[in-house]
Amino acid sequence: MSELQTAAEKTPFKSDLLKGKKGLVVGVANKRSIAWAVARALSNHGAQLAFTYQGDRLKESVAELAATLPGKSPLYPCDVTQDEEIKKVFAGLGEEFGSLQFLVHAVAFAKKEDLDGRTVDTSRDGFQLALNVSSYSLIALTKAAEPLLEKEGGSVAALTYLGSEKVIPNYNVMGVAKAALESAVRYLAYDLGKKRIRVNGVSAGPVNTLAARGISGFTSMLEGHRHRAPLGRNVEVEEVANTAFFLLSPLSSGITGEVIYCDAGYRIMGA
Ligand code: NAD
Ligand code: IMJ
Repeated sequence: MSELQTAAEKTPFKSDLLKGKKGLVVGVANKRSIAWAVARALSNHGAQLAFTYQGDRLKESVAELAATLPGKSPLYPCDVTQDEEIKKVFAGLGEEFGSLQFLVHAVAFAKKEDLDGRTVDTSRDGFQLALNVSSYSLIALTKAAEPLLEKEGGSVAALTYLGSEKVIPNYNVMGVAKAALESAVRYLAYDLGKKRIRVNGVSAGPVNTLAARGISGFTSMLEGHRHRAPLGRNVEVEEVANTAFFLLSPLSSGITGEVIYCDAGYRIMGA
């Protein structure tokens, strides 16, 4: 990697592009979360942000991170499988923000036992859980956000992974869930385009987060990814965040229903 590239990644790009704009970020667990990198990028461009946290276990961690951003960041508990909690988030946001210009979806979950072995062994229960948390939640959150997003127009970005379209060993039911998520991106984009709401996906290359660390062989996978990728390296979480920033900003005003790959070029390779 050139020195120039390193400097660009370490020195945050700041602007007033999102000044006066408000957004909700769903999926921060800790400082390594992709959602937190997205939040930092959005904040660097002047956005005001609200966050949800999955449960009391994560409240402190999210509150501590949110407190490092300029301005006030409202926080709401939200297990995305609970309609009542989703409803309360947007009731609160209606009061606090009045309108919303973007929504970040960075949530995924499958049972550990379903991220190992054969996809053919996935239980009905495991399938339902994975698709409920990782796919349906985009539809539920986008619907709840619609009244606030349509006021001034808005943009929704969902994090996804190559396992949706290619077989990645052990990704299993999560691959099925990401395929549903990416399809939902297209259908939601169709539904909401007339309301000036865009919906897109960011497909990230592997990043060392909580959701990736537990995976057996993740470190050797990172190594393999680096060797195959045209850029000869893995992606930095800041690069993924900048792709989300682009999709959430007016710079991408003509783009909806797309999935953009931020993966150091890995996906284009055939051998
Ligand atoms: P992470 O563990 O930091 O984030 C996952 C988040 O999902 C956590 O904040 C967790 O609280 C939340 N979550 C899980 N179940 C939930 C529920 N029922 N209700 C509310 N929230 C729930 O890991 P991450 O890698 O930052 O993952 C964020 C997104 O990025 C996910 O959609 C993941 O699939 C995607 N992604 C990750 C990678 C990677 O290599 N890390 C690559 C591509 C895409
Ligand atoms: C996850 C599983 C298997 C292979 C994987 C991953 N590869 C990558 C990931 C190659 C990059 C990370 N990823 C893209 C995810 O979407 C992870 C989702 C996830 C992770 C866990 C771990 C802990 C747990 N349940 C999970 N559910 C979803 O119990």
